[in-house]
Amino acid sequence: MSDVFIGERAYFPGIGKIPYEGASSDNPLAFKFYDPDKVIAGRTMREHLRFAIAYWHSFCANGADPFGTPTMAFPWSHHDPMTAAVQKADAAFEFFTKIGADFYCFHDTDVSPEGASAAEYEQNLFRMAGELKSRQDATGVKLLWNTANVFSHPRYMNGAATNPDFAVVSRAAVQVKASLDVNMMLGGANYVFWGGREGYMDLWNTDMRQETEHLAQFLRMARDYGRKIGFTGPFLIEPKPMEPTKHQYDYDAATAIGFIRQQGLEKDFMCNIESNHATLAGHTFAHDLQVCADADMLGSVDANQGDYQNGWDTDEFPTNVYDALEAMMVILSNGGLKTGGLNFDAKLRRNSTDAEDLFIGHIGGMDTFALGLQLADRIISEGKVKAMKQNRYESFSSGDGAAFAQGKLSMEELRAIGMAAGEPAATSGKQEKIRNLINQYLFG
Ligand code: XLS
Ligand code: NI
Ligand code: NI
Repeated sequence: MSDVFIGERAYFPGIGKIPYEGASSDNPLAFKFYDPDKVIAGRTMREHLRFAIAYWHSFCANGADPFGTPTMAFPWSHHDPMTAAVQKADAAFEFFTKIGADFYCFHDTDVSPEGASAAEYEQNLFRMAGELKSRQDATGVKLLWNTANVFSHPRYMNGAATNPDFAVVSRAAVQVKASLDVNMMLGGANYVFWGGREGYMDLWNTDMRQETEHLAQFLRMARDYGRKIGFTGPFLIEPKPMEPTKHQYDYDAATAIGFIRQQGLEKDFMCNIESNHATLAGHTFAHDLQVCADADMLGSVDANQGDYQNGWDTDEFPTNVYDALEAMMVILSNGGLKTGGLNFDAKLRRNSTDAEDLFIGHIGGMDTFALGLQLADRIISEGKVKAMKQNRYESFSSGDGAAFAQGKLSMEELRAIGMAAGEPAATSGKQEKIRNLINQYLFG
């Protein structure tokens, strides 16, 4: 990656490339734990972590919330929408290179104005894709994934692919086809579907079966088109249980995987797991990652964190090292991120209004996952935790237990073994012991 790329002017003046200074540094604009070129288990930290910046939060979210107007004035805004989009791209690539992220992610409408018609939409998007391509080439920053925003515009208020009106379904195809074309132009590593309005508010007016069949049909068509134009990466479904709809069809990882398999899409589709979505579904982040890993469908990760007192998607920058450690344990044990990455689907708080805050938020997130990576690597390579886990399943490694696991016993035989063995001895799960050991790794 070349050094800092700056267009006509700097949008983050006074901030240079963020250096690694180590844990004793008190410079808020330096990494304390993320040392990009440090090698861990045969790979550099940057290769393991594959950090990506989310265009929508970092360069579009202006602090507005349901109770207040924007708090952030972007220096790249402009009264002409295309000029604003080009300036925003300059600001984005300036940020990517200064923070040292190798990847970025975007929705079509983050990077390009929608225009007054579908034709104008396409024209704007393809022009902006050219602008992004030249900035990718100049900096070496790559596209982790892109997606189509088929949830914000009022036309999608009843859904996109699951809309009861075919006119809206076909209008969504305008955006999804163009977004697949753009993915090819930019060499995207993955393509994402997040079903923001693919769900329902009220079963009284909803035919759930028909809507989910339409969703599968739409995904098959997108898959076929993507493959036809030469896209070879995975298509990713990003589960979320609710918000904005009351009940979203891709509720959690297990639901999305069940749907993918039921519809015969398992050769092409995997999941993009977002921490805050997993916790909204009543799971831990690590749980949803593990569900995907076990199904061989762990595609990519939206790295953020929620607020345990709030029942919505607060999309905060990750600072919880324990959660990051649990996540990195699953990711490393699954062979790493492959085509995926850690995308900071996280936004500044409404009252974080200094230009440096965007850097500080990302520095914290990157340091948090760097800590998680280093700790997970130590825990895995020392093998103690794995041995404790495996020990619990010891009875299946030989004799009747092994015969059961291999499907060699009938129900009658299993019963006979149970009858003969008497009351099983109590075996402690050693949950406290294992958790205490984790604390020793964290703070010892
Ligand atoms: C919203 C989602 C969204 C997806 C991309 O909750 O996280 O940002 O990641 O559409
Ligand atoms: Ni997300
Ligand atoms: Ni989210």
